[in-house]
Amino acid sequence: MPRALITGITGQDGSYLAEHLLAKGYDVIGMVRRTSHHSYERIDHLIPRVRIVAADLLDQHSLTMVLQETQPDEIYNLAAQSFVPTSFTQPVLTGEFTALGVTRILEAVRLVSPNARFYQASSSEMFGKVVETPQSESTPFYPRSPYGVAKLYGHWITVNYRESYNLYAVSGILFNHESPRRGMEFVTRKVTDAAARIKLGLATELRMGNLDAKRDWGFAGDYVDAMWRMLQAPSPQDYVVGTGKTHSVEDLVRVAFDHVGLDWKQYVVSDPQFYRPAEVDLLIADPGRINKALGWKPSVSFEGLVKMMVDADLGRLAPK
Ligand code: NAP
Ligand code: F7E
Repeated sequence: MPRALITGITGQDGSYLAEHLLAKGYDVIGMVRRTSHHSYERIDHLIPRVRIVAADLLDQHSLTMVLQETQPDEIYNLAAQSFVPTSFTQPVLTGEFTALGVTRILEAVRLVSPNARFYQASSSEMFGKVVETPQSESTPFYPRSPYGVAKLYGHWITVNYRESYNLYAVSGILFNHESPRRGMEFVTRKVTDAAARIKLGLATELRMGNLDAKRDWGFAGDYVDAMWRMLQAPSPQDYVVGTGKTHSVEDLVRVAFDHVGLDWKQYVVSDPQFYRPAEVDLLIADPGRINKALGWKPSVSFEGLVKMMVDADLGRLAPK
């Protein structure tokens, strides 16, 4: 039975990846950081099928000990401070988690598990102010936030450890992926939750930032399969993962409100607090490499994704 360690198992992707690997017969170990309360809402249904171990991206020794004790065949480094606006207000902490945290875990891999396969969660935010459209593995990077800069460090240190120490270490450059388990502050979930609340009479307005930004949005369940495929390839390579289609935030709002039979213009209010100091205007993936080399393609359309999320929020919020 292959054994996988997932950092960030309590996050959106960690929960889907754990399900995916359990279904494939893996022994799944999830790394969590110590908090004063349990935040297992996304993985409660997987306990006790996954083993939970405690460590922190800020603490080198804890990472080394986790690898020593668990001896995984595959390591998926999904843990990070992943919210772009927080990276502007907490840039140093974001760098510690999202950038240096990758070096800490790679150092542990190099010393303890040099034969394990390592996946790094890189991001389309590294393309930022894009210099080419669509964006592929050869597109130059131009990050636009402390988060994007930190992810770029994590990306290059992964390349560097692969080249310096011959580790099987790869980066998936994933475009935005969403689900009913997406954190509430990200734009898709904020919008689908608000559409459901307004429909049910639980809210009266939705305060938003830039409606013109465009993203390549896919379903998180499809993207964790791409992660797994990358670690099964005969040789380590980095891949862009996205749908190849782009939509504006306004499109997102329209599809969500249409789905509950409401006119979005009557409820959406512009609020300066949700605009960013620097914006990423347009992202659209060229997923040609992963499609050809690993046979990966997305299974959920943009409209299907938004409707899935609105329906899940309606189901959660409706009086029982
Ligand atoms: P998420 O829901 O924000 O989950 C982040 C995870 O990291 C949580 O489990 C969190 O634990 C953990 N974490 C944060 N700081 C930590 C620390 N110091 N030590 C240990 N664990 C820590 O993120 P996601 O959407 O699942 O994304 C997974 C990864 O992919 C992230 O690295 C993200 O930056 C990257 N990514 C995401 C997307 C996307 O569209 N979702 C696209 C490209 C790349 P707590 O539960 O304790 O907070
Ligand atoms: O914003 C605009 C906002 O916060 C998307 C993370 O998973 O994907 C995610 O980063 C867009 C931006 O995601 C609001 O200005 C308008 O243009 O959902 P988001 P993100 O910043 O693209 C990448 C790939 C990651 O790696 C990250 O970890 O929506 N927007 N109004 C808004 N965004 C938010 N959050 N809230 C608003 O009210």
